[in-house]
Amino acid sequence: MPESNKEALQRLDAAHHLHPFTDGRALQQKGTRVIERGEGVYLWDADGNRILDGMAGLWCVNLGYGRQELIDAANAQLQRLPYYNLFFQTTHPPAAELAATLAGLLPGDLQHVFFTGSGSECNDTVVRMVRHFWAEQGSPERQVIISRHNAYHGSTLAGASLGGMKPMHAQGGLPLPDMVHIDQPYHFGEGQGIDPEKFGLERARQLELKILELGPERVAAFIGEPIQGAGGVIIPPASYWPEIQRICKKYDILLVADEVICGFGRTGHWFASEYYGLEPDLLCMAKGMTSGYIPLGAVAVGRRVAETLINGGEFFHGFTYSGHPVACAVAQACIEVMQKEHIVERVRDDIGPYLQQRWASLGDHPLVGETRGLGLLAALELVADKTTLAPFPTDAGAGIICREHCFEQGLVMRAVGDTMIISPPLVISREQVDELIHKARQALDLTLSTLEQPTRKAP
Ligand code: PXG
Repeated sequence: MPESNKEALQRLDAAHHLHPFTDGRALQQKGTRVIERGEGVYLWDADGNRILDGMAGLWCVNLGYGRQELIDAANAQLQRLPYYNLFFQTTHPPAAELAATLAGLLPGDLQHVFFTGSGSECNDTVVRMVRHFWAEQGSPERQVIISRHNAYHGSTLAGASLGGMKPMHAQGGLPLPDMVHIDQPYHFGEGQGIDPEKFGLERARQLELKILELGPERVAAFIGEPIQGAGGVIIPPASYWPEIQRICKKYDILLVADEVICGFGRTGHWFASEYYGLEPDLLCMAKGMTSGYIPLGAVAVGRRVAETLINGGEFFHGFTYSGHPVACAVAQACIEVMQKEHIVERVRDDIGPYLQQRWASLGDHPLVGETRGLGLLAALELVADKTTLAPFPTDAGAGIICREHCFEQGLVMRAVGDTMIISPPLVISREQVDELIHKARQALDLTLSTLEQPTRKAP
């Protein structure tokens, strides 16, 4: 039989392509999944299977695939000015206009933005910016940035160090110096039996203990995702963020909200900081900013930091593609579509509550220990015992089994350990939510029977 197009691609891929976050040998044995095209909330693979993308790519394709407005904006900008930089006292229309548009959407006094090409670059920028800020303020010893275990802040050296992913730290001697971690506000996983609000306060107060241990005069900033995404859609108890904010104010520590996932409507607000009443000094955004069509990120900066940066001499930092004109044009078009179609309000008032109500209905499944969510983010916890909420042994691979069954059903759902998570495009319809829930339930049933087979092999 002649080699199919899919097989040819798999062969080339196996011969030459190193994949991100992938066990290369396992991939080569299994053969890469080839995704060929997308339309709305659906993807098609090389075998012609239609798959509902419950993750919006990697939490980013908020407007779904194939939006003509975004394609046209990229096209027009490619023809007009495909590239110019923002260094050396230069700007171009897409960057200047997008900066102003963002200032109009951002909460609090976040009125300036520094463009990057990704979320990781945002967090590297944050580290350089806050240290530069404190040096300019006459406190160069304020170097330490406090983050959380199981946070995700990207894959560059600073991003991975700020993140709290142990396997990432284990490769290459991370974290970098002066990046330290406190515990996360993960009630289901780490606070069973404790009142959630009490638990939220306890976890927030670890920040104060850490500041006192280090010495407040050494601490530059605290960084956190308002809701942890890659860590498993961890939604903190209501008591958590106000206490973090109080502690940051008390010790004059900059608060950085990493909204790379939460921003641009994911929680039913333009930014989750609004939902939590947070007043961050810096705010990172990327992903949904362009609906993932083209790489772009930005760090928004409040008045105090902006004034210091503007008056602090040259800030020796920037990327060739910071504020790329084509990416800025796509972001502008993306925001305009969101405004015209009232997408954020729809997530807050209509499709978000609908998804959450339907998602909660999965809570009666024998495998499910908890369901939770906000806006169009949701998670469920797979447990070995629904009454005691006892987890599966790690080698049971329940999450991976469930993820594979989802794929067989034509649904992308991610597994973080035994936590199943979704983050579908914000344009998903009620019928498509019903389809997602139906497929998720089928996958849960299949997972249960796989786990009950006495002779089954771990995946
Ligand atoms: N901050 C947060 C909160 C993120 O979720 C980044 C920073 C880094 O962004 P870039 O654009 O450099 O990737 C992220 C990225 C997953 C997954 O498996 C999550 C991300 C990236 C890749 C995989 O959940 N988040």
